[in-house]
Amino acid sequence: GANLGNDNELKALADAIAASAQAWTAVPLVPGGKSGAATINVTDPADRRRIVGTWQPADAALVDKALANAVAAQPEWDRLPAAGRAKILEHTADLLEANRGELIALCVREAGKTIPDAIAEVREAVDFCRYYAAQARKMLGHPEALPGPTGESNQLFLNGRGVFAAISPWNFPLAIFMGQVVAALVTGNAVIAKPAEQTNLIAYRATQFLHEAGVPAGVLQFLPGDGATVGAALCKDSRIAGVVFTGSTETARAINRALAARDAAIAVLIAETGGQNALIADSSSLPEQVVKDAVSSAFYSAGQRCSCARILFVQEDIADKVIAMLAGAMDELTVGEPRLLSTDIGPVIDEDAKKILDDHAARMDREARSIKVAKLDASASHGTFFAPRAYEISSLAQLPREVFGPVLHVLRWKASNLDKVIADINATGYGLTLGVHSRIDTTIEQIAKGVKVGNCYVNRNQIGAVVGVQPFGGEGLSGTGPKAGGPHYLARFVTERTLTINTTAAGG
Ligand code: TXE
Repeated sequence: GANLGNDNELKALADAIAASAQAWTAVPLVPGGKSGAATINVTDPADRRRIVGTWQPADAALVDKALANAVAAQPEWDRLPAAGRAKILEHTADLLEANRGELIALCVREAGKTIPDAIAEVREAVDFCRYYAAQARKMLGHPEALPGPTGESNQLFLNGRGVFAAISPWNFPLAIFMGQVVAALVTGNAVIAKPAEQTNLIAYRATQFLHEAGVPAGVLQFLPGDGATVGAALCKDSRIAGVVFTGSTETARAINRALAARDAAIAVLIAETGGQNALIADSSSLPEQVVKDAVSSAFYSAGQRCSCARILFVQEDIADKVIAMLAGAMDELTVGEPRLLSTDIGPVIDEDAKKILDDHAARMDREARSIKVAKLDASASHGTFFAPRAYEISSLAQLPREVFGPVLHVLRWKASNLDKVIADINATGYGLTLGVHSRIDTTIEQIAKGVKVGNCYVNRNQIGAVVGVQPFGGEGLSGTGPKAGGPHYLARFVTERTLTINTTAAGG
């Protein structure tokens, strides 16, 4: 939608969301099966008194039925010409755009996203559909003829692997869900989608749009439930050929163990996990710019992006100035009801997330120097809100492995210590995003080449992973690659088969 996000549309969206009392329902979508489990209420993270809808988890019998359906449906789907599957993705993109008002409302109400974040989320989901459709047409259109000796023809065919489990998180409940599912579908796989417990309603609507666009019911099934039960049951089943996962590093490891323990073919695991992302500013950088980018990267989206800056390394000469400006900028943040267009930062996803952040803040209050606690708006009284915070720390050893929320940790460094800063960042074991603010080319180069990360941003905001522009994903504890929204992503979802024919032996 060309107009998506203009002022009039924003106002109309905000009014519609505030006025709507629509309740959504999500149930498992498994042909020939039904769950016996009780339904669960979904409440709004911004106001726990508001019911957004209900969802019903799958039970064990339904997991088995879904796997059987997927195995039966996959071969025919894989035999379709890739262009046919690509067309379905493009049709899905059109449906998402046509229904963006509802999807934006769902992202605000179920996930607590601000309206601009919700708009960006729908846009990214649309981009994934169009991008993977285009990639599939290029890559899968026809077998590739390979060079070989005369008297022989050699061809390379790409096929779906079989049945994929798509296990997605709540922080990009539409975009990541869609990116995983359509990548697996367009390459000829059947998909069983197991979204995060917190955001089933959004994932359910997305699944319905994919079905409406032409994905057969047995080829894409919706199987909501707990990670520890439904997710784990999928990953230990020998009928799963691959898992595409985004979430915590711990869960990726658990999935890896479950897949490896099966007496079955070796499965692929495509995992996007966490980060412990740094932003390095040297004394040649512009403090205003550093603070602006640090604030938007660390605090916006309530710090619930895996790309968010968590640690600001600021060179000593400008540290006092940057810290004072940071505190000032945090006074300007509006943390509250995400339905209001005046809100910058909404709630965190649930009580558990808030508890982890409260505990972290309590520990930092004891062990670090508090720079600022942002204030909560009056509209933030009934939800799971956590006020953004900044602390000055003296060593990375003070931090837990990952802090998934709006907390920025500031560390001073001296010019003579840049190598140590780089080594310390690498020693976290993560490798997702890095921000660099400097006007010295050799420093930029030293940092960008020294820190092992998937996505490095220089003198700009450290967030943003536009599909096809900044393919996203990390290394080490941050994931397996390949990068989502990049030119190599679909290759992990297919098997390669060669066909060699002795052309001199033909009957004619
Ligand atoms: O993740 P979990 P959470 C990371 C980030 C953050 C975390 C937040 O590090 O801490 O995700 O999400 C399912 N077998 N990123 O804590 O628990 C679960 O039901 C199979 C990084 O909720 O890992 C859900 O669907 N599945 C990131 C999904 O796994 C299981 C982007 C994720 O849940 C399971 C977003 C099991 N044993 C979040 N246990 C990036 N790098 O892109 C849980 N699940």
